[in-house]
Amino acid sequence: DEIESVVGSGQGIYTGTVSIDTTLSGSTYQMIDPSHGNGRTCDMNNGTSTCTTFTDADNAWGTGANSNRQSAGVDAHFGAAKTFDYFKNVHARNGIFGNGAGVPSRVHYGNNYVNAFWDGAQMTYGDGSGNSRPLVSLDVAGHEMSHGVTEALAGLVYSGESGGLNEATSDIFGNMVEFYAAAPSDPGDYQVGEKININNNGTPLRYMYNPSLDGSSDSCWSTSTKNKDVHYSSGVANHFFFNLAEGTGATSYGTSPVCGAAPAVTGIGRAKAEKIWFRALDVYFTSNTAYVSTSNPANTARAYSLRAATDLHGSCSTEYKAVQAAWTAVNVAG
Ligand code: ASN
Ligand code: ZN
Repeated sequence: DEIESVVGSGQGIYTGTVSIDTTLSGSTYQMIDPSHGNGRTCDMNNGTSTCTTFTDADNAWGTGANSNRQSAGVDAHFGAAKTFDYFKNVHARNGIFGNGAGVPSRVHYGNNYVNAFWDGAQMTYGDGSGNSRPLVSLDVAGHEMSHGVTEALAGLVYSGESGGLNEATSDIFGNMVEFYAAAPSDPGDYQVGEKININNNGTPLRYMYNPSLDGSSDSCWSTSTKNKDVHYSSGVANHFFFNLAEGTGATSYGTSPVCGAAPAVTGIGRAKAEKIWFRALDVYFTSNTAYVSTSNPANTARAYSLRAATDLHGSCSTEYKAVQAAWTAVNVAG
């Protein structure tokens, strides 16, 4: 059969109506994306082993909205494509592995599974349970796929402070993907998982502008940060990134407090902040980069993000000074 690349229309749970890239094989459309490394989206059918690529007769996916099991596929497929575009167009990273290859997105994993994960080769998404919703929102898809990029570029060990930096990198780029995609029904916001009702009370999973609002994450570094779960120690770098991009105090996304008596920070904007973080990750971070390292004081996110800022803007620049101030404001001193 002849195989053609085509554009379908999709109705996601969170995306609203969007265009998605699909494949026509014979007379059947497949949720395989030739424009993004042939990343495919498949249905686990609430199991944990086999995944069946979504197919469709008319290339209009997920109509019937939430009642249609294709809908979660549309969100995941759209999220994978936007994340691919984000890394390629903003950071010149051609796919997770840098070779242009797409990866599978597996939806409807397990029963009442309230998580999503990257396993080294693919993304997997549960449907949630109770009143929580399928974990296929843009920021979650961007988060999981970014774990792949982090693994490929820096290999940040997933425990202690390097684990917090690993997690924060996924929250940072997941949110930058949300801004980049500019889906009308899911604009960027510096909250993680605000669409999926994971807490059953309408609150997001995490808040970058003041991470401690979730009751567990650190907004400010302390000597106990290294002992926290990586999804909580991430708060320090999430908060740093917010300060760098948007500044401290009242902003249009939320109010970011400074830690201790640190001076207020004026943000340099997302476009510069995301490039500084990516360059730090790409060129400088190692597997055990930390917030504070006694064994190797040079191996810190502060030092490396300052090197990235120097490379991009020079060491006398406003941007360099903003990186310093944004770390100081989360209690990571120079
Ligand atoms: N959803 C979680 C994450 O990506 C799964 C995990 O704990 N690794 O961080
Ligand atoms: Zn994660």
